[in-house]
Amino acid sequence: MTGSMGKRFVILGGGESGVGAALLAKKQGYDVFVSDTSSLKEEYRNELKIAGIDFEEGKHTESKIFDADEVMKSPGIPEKTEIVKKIRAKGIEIISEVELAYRFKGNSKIIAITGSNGKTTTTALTYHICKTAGLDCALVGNIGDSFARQVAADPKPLYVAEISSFQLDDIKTFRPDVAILTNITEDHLDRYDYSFENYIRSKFRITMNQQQDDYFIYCADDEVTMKYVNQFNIQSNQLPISMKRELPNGAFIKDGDMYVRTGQDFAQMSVFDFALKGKHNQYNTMAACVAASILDIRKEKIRDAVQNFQSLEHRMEHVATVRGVEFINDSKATNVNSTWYALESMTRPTVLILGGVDKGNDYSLIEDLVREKVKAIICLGTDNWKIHDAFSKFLSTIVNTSTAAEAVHAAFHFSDKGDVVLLSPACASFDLFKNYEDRGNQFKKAVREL
Ligand code: UMA
Ligand code: ADP
Repeated sequence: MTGSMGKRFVILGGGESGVGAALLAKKQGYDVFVSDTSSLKEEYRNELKIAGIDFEEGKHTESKIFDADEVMKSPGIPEKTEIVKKIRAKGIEIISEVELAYRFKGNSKIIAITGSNGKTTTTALTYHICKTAGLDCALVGNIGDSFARQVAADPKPLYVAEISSFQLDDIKTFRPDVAILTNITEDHLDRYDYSFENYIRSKFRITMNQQQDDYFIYCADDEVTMKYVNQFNIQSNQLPISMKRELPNGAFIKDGDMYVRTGQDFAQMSVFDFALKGKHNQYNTMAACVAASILDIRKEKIRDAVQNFQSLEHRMEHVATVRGVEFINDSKATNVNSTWYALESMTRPTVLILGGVDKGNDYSLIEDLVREKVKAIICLGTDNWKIHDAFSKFLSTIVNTSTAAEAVHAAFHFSDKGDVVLLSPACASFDLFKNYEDRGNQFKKAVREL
């Protein structure tokens, strides 16, 4: 079937993408070796053992890596890592896990969703619409199970894939039938030599191999996308979405109604019927509906699915109302833009819990909203100087905390009946928590214990 038989395929990183890729590569006849600098999770180690795949833990042994015909690098491993630089210097080809999965997916179709914010929501909603319509499909990628694992274990005619910029960095032929770019704002700049331009280029790689019978859905209201969209010689059919103007193709919202047109067909639906609330989610819903419409899913099915979609944990999640103060968990807001949307949707005085690991944040982007809506900021991070620096000129109440419980108590202390306490940190969580889920869960626990 391919030239994979007996080729030495080395995988850097034995996490979800590394192990998924190992299982697929082994199945396809490669001679597979997995190398990880840490110890593997028990379940992953067992999977490799059961599949008879050779691996090492706690180190990258150069002699076992440099004889590779091809290397797959896990998305979390930065380019500047010593071993990666050496592999490049030797001229060994490096691919990403989604590239490997693509190579063996056969005739199946892919809807691939990328962007700085809204990827998971748009991916989950698109998948939900496809399932509601009875399509045989799988939900893969940055959202959870690796694409390669799915292709190895349970191939499907359609994959709905959340794709991060890291996963796009080492694609060669990966070509989605339908690509969605939700928006582009500064994020992950530490991985792109602190160059926004590099990060933007990475995001547009989603269209790199698309052909004339493919589709590209993007947000026409997103300034960065619009500034760059004509610079990449995109071959696919462009289907923009907008809330600001009427569009002949794609989708737009006007006077509370969404209009979707992807061919001859025209669908209309009230935004008040969307299960997902908030302006940002109207964009996500439009993008998912355009994708569904390209797949010729019936309007009634799309409408049903959009109306009964359950919103996701840690994304503008209502936790509880305690003595008149509402607590909202938006722990997944790990950059300034997502916090902007969270604040934008606030209609009551807000105590904002902000902070963590800053990926190069420019807080001036939320200054106006903070002035207008926020009465106090509770910092939840180990290093909060940038937050003080940005907001202390006009906000007198900014306090530091270092656990979720402390943050919740402080926020409650500064709030009055009718206020909202919003955890929307604009930062990653790794200084104080395992990940954003851990941060959100600890926040919810502390609220419930008030
Ligand atoms: N490692 C090495 N050498 C190094 C550095 C790390 O061997 O020099 C090892 C680590 O010890 C670890 C493994 O690499 O065992 C981890 O690899 P990884 O960080 O790429 O993580 P995976 O478990 O493979 O998960 C990845 C995505 N993670 C990242 O991109 C950081 C998951 O997205 C994704 O669900 C999964 O592949 C399947 O596609 C998570 C994520 O945080 C949710 N994504 C980022 C985001 O959304 O912001 C991009
Ligand atoms: P991602 O997977 O890209 O991180 P999510 O769907 O998990 O995105 O949403 C993360 C956060 O980003 C949410 O908490 C929400 O506040 C914000 N958000 C979601 N969709 C959008 C959007 N289209 N534009 C801007 N912000 C958004």
